[in-house]
Amino acid sequence: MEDLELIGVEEIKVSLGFEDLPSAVDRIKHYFEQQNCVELNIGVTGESGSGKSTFVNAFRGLGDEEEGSAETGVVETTKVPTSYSYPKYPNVKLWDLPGIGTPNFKADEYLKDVEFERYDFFIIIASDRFRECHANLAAEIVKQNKKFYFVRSKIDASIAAEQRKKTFNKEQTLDDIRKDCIAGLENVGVNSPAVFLISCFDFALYDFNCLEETMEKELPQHKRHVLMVALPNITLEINERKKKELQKNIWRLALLSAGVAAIPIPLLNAAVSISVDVGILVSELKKYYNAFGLDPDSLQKLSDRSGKPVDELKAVLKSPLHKEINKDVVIKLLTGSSFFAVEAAAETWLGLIPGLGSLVSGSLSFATVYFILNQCLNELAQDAHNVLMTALQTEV
Ligand SMILES: Nc1nc2c(ncn2[C@@H]2O[C@H](COP(=O)(O)OP(=O)(O)OP(=O)(O)O)[C@@H](O)[C@H]2O)c(=O)[nH]1
Ligand SMILES: [Mg+2]
Repeated sequence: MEDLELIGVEEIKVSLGFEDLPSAVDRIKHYFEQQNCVELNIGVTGESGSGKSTFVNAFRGLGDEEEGSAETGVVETTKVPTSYSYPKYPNVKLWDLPGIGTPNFKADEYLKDVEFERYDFFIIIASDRFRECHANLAAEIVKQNKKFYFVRSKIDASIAAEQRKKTFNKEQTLDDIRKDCIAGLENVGVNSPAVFLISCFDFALYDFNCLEETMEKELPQHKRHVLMVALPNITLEINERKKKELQKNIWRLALLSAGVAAIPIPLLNAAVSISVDVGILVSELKKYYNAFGLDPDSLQKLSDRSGKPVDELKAVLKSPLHKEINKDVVIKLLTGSSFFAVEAAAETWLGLIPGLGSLVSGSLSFATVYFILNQCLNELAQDAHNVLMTALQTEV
């Protein structure tokens, strides 16, 4: 319990410092309502055949031939903007846009045609040399006050081609490609352009993590949260960042649960009860479970991609939450939490934020929910980490 990080202390101090508890709880309710309806639209553009559709599929954790995936291929396939949302998060959409660079390509007309206002940002994909159409499009996007990330795709193929040379040096090749793209963008006046080298066939290689991290940092808080929750749990770095993002909401949920009168639950070996909104915990734990891709459907997809049998992936799952997440399970978790540990935590919280004493169901209830959510988040994140390690065939 001593090593429990108290994330959110400053935010609670601020929220209870300038308003009373009911208003703070109302504000949190409003915050979650807003978070649930945030939309994120990502426009994926680039020359025909550069790998736009392949990128869209991989970013949704799908193979190219799975149901609901974007069509990919060696002949031109995408002619109108087509949106692909995340099945569990319909508000987060990737837009597979038509190819650029046709002989009479005009960046301004293209952006109008694809209704550029709709997108939060663009990803420009180039699979070969930096070309004029990339420069024109990048400059036009900046002119329209939109953001873009420049992706040089098919790096696996570029490396394989260069490897045939006697003088091959992987780092040098990557550096040359990067410099070529940066110089091209700087030439049309883009300041410090962000360029990412990736292979859509394996996101764990090259700059994919860096691309995802940059997008996340540059998005406003609400949008960042939905991206982090929706994104398939494809790399160990994403797993860690998902955990950090989900952790940020725990104090809000604990305050929300303790700020309303709810079901009294007796604590183990103690003559006290806490009062908790069990429904809040159930839905949050389900959110963790899905965000980490621990549901049978996501595990099956990971198994398909990695070639590891799904039973081997399931064998490393330790959290009891894998069987089911419902009210009974949550009540069992709550009643089973050690009173002494939770009481100590409640005192720590009260020492830091005396205002918590005025909670309807007391600081003990707050501390219990905070403790349980953190514990479950850590357990599920660890399970997801082990699943990924198994898929990558590394020792857990
Ligand atoms: N080696 C390699 N091939 C890739 C990669 N990404 C895509 N491809 C291949 O490139 C070809 C074209 O990919 P698509 O995703 O269909 O390209 P697109 O940009 O959507 O093409 P259009 O819809 O016609 O504009 C396919 O055969 C893909 O398998 C990659 O990262 N590495
Ligand atoms: Mg396509």
